[in-house]
Amino acid sequence: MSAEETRRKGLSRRSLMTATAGGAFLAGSGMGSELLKGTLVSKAHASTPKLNFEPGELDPYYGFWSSGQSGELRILGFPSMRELMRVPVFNRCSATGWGQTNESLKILTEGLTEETKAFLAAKGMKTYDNGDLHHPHMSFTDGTYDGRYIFANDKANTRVARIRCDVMKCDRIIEIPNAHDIHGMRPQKYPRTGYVFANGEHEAPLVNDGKILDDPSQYVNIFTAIDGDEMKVAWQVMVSGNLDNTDCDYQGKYAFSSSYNSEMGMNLAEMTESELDHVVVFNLKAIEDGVAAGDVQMLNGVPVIDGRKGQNKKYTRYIPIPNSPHGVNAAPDKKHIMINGKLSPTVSVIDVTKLDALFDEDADPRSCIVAEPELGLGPLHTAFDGKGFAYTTLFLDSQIVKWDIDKAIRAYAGEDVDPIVSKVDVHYQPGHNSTSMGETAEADGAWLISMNKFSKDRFLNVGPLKPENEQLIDISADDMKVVHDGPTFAEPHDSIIVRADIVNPVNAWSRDDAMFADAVAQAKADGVDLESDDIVIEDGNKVRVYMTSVAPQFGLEKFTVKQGQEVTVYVTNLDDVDDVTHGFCISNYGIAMEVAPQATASITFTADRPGVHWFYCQWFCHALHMEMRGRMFVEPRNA
Ligand code: RUQ
Ligand code: CUA
Repeated sequence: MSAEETRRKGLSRRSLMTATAGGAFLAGSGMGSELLKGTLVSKAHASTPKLNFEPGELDPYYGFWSSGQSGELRILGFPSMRELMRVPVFNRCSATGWGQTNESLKILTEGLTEETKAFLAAKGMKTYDNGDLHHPHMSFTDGTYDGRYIFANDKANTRVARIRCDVMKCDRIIEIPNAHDIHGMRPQKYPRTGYVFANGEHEAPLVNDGKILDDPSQYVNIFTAIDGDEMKVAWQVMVSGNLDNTDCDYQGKYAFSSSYNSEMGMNLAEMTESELDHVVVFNLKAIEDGVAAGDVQMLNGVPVIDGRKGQNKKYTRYIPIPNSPHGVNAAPDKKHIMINGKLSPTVSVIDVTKLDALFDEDADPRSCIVAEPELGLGPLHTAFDGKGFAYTTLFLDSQIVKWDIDKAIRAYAGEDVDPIVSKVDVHYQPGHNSTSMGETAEADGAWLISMNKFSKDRFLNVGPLKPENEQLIDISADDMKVVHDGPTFAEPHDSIIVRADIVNPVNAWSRDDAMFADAVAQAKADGVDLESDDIVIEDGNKVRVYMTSVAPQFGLEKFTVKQGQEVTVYVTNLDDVDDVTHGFCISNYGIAMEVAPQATASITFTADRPGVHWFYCQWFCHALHMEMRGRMFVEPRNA
């Protein structure tokens, strides 16, 4: 048996070799010593990544996980798959007060359009209560993650959020005007982020005021470039067909969006009618020039370029792709973009060096396709190892297929080679997959995570609603090996796996952080020093309560307000010891928030229940945490 065959058969493999005992066993046998000396060993095993982590041992990667319809971002230690943190974004959070505190409400409301604010106000709401966070992606500098921000989309309510990686809190949320239901979203890779590209998935009349229903010719879709530094829409492009997923090149020249509904169908039969849909290529420089030259219409304060089929061909090109394509993934070779065929068993490979000819010479749009390997049923997303291999999820086959990009290109050119390296079963129906650093130029080929939509029988039954199943796959050898099953609640849709040295969060807030700048300004106006004063300030019908907290005590043991007054409580956590977070909860008032070390947090409510109400610290901080409490006394209105 040749070395190659041995590898393919999986004869040696991790199963025998990962454990020290296994290695010792093999070393004692003839075959083992042969294997250990040979190149086979180094290729198959020397790089086998470490899976088991002792208590207290840190992971080599951060995993940033979406949560789909739960609306939050989750942080995992990877590959141990230990969930470390949940960062509320589009959801409400009982623990942190996200959606209650003034600081979070500002973020949740200030980026909404005036129309949405009015719509919500009529329902007595300040912001949406739900979100559908599909795609978390880190900001880039020069083709790799830079540890500044995570951006994430909200498909449910057409928003894009930014999470600061220094404090791991969301700091901006904007609603995208003109577009409907942001799905695909990716940050610009080069020279930096820069832009965040966002696809409006669902078509709608451009002016959606209730006059048009059954005239799809007046429906459009909107592609948006957001300025990721300012969190403002830079420009939009009106396109033909819907927009599903997006990615961009490593040159900073082009962005790509798949469309499963080039038909502009309004029902399933119409949407799937054509065998060919397309990917739209956006020429960033031409669009910027067009915006600068005023070749736009201004809609809700945003410059919108017409990039529909048959319009000015400077801005967009439509490349025919079979069939209702889904995922768009740029390879770390900085040259190839994979368009995953979904209803077609193929992945279409675009060579970005052939795109200039599409725009400059009006070349055949399909001339940029350099491979279209047939991989299996239901290809949805592709990930990379940085060694020339691609890993595609096959939703219908419940498999991951590993394939050789170069061989796929040669096969497309007519050579008799099979690009498929191996397949592995996953359980069940994978959607996204991610490799360690795989969406950057620093893809390291250590790990693959397969994010499976169904777990069925893999775990103890918890009733009709089942968890999803995320499977960790060792990709350090030719044959992929599933090494861990990870159940997760709705619905980690997508993830990124980031080397730990890139992410450097702080342990305490800086006292001049922008997050609580409003509280600092109000205190200053009231002549209050947040770091030493514990004081109640009455201002007409408004009361501002300023309180410090040092474990295990609040600065005020009691304060008095009058029924009907609007009360704002500011709590400043003076502890600067790692991990001494306090909370502030007023029982039977629906009030609770987190106050992390050196932070100020504030919350505003109407004191409409008279009597004694205990406030207490709801974040365990000290042996006398239970005693960390005080009284709010609400005097009845007519007393
Ligand atoms: S899409 S399962 Cu919402 Cu990311 Cu492909
Ligand atoms: Cu402070 Cu618990």
